[in-house]
Amino acid sequence: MKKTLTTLVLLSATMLAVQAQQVPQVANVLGRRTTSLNGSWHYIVDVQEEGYYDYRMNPTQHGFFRNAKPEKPEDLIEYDFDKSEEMTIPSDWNTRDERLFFYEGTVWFCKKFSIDASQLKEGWRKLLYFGAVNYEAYVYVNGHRMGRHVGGFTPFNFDITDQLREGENFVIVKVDNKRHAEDVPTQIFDWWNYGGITRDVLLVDVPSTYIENYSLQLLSLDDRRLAFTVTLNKAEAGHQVTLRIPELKVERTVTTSADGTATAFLKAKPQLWSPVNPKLYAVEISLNDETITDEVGFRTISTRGKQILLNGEPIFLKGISIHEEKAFGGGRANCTDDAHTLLSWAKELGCNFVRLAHYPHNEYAVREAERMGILVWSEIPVYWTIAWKNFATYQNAEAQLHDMIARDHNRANVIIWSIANETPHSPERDQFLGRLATYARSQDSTRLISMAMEVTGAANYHNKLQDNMNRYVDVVAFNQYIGWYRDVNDAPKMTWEIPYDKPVIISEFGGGAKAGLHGPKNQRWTEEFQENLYRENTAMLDKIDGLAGTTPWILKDFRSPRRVLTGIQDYYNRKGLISDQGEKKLAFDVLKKWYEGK
Ligand code: GCB
Repeated sequence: MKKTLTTLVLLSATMLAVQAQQVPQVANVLGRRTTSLNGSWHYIVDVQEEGYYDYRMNPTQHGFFRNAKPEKPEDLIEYDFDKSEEMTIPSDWNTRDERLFFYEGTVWFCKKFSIDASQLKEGWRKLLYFGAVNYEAYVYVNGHRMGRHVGGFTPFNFDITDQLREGENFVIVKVDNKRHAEDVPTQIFDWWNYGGITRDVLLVDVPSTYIENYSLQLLSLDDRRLAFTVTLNKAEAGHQVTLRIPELKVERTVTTSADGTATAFLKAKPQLWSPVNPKLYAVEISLNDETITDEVGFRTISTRGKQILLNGEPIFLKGISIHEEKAFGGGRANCTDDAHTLLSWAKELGCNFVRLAHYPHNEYAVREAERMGILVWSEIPVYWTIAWKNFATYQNAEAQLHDMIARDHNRANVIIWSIANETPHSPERDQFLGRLATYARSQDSTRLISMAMEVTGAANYHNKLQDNMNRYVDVVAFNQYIGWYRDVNDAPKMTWEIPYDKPVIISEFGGGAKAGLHGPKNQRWTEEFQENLYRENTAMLDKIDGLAGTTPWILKDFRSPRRVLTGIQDYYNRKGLISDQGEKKLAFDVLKKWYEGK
């Protein structure tokens, strides 16, 4: 989107006026008082952004956000949300409207909702919360701009109280999923660029002073103390916050200091959360009239040499990679049922771990994995050739990292924050990622940091991992496609050298197969080819010193515009162990058997 100087000035002036409405992410919306704005929304497809720019490409005051209606018979208004089509939100427009299957651009969404006087009661505020919108969102309430958000996979919210009126109100969102080189992710990536309001929209009721975020976790195995920290939305001293964990007979009131935070250490002997005992405790956190509920598990995660230790014991991470797509067919997933089906397949494979690729997945998925005893690697879409030299790109990546951690830092199953995938080596990239890793650690020093690297120095069947980012990560992870993109039939000859005293995860390996296509094992796309590739790869991986886990690519075939081979791919990446119709391919059993022996 090219903007003239005037446009920029205009835009930033408007931005200044509205930035005050965007407030830091409010954590754990699922445990608060909310009203859902999910359901039917009207939408208008706006290919040339007619609803935002005038015919000189200047932002117009008469944009669609006004939701204007003709007042006199001669009035000219060339849009009408009330008469436009409807779409169920959350969803992706590519799946909901077949005309929009390949569409990348702007769609406007409008939803009416009503507010009664009792809801506007003195002192309470209403936050308008979006679980995620891909990619850029301009949000308006009753015609007033609340703010802009970029990044397709993280939550954001606005305090809209002052714009609300008793009776009917409306929210309008301009969503744009066009790709740009300086965005995160960048212009090319191997998954579908699903556009839309892809996660829940909620009104969250909060008092004027409210709990913005909190953290509750086990300090160490030895003294079994819990560390509790709470952060209010205001830097004010003297507010009393009470934590209750009835099953552990914990009840403690803390008082905030001038920065609006309070911390306490509590003696407790919780059962430890683990894949075999995913024990969660009901928790209540109260400030005046507001009580937030949550379920929290307690565990420790650390490394010792080349081992990953869960609760002090070595664990082999039997994993699988997953995209956030519905179990059957394509389309964005966003509910516990979607997650449950995918995670049940992972369990059937024998997994205790999933890599939620390549962006933060929805909160339901992370919580369902926690209930099912599945550990999680969570990542941001710093993928392939990011604009390393552009500081705004760095800030965007950091904001996404911040918001992922802020949302999920109380989940016991999340053990790894990953900051990047398959990025080309350069000093600028090292600087960008080094800074990002340092930032991740400053936000959460209790989890492991990793990233999916690549082996760059391979010669004569000898593969040596060399990456300057080694010094920033706790776990060395890399993707390798022996048997698919390189060295078909040569897996048995491969040797591996990882010259770092850190645990090693193979964050991807695999190959494509079309479910139901059978033939000899050297014929591409047959299930037998993939089956053989998994046999040879697993045997090869067994020889890697310090192997602490794997997340093969991938659980289920997923949509990708890069995969155009007619009759085989048909816009699906076919590396799934399960087809997009839920059929298990032969390789599924190979991995399952290998995991049985681990
Ligand atoms: C990779 C990428 C992943 C792709 C996969 C593939 O290395 O990390 O996003 O989908 O390869 O299938 O080529």
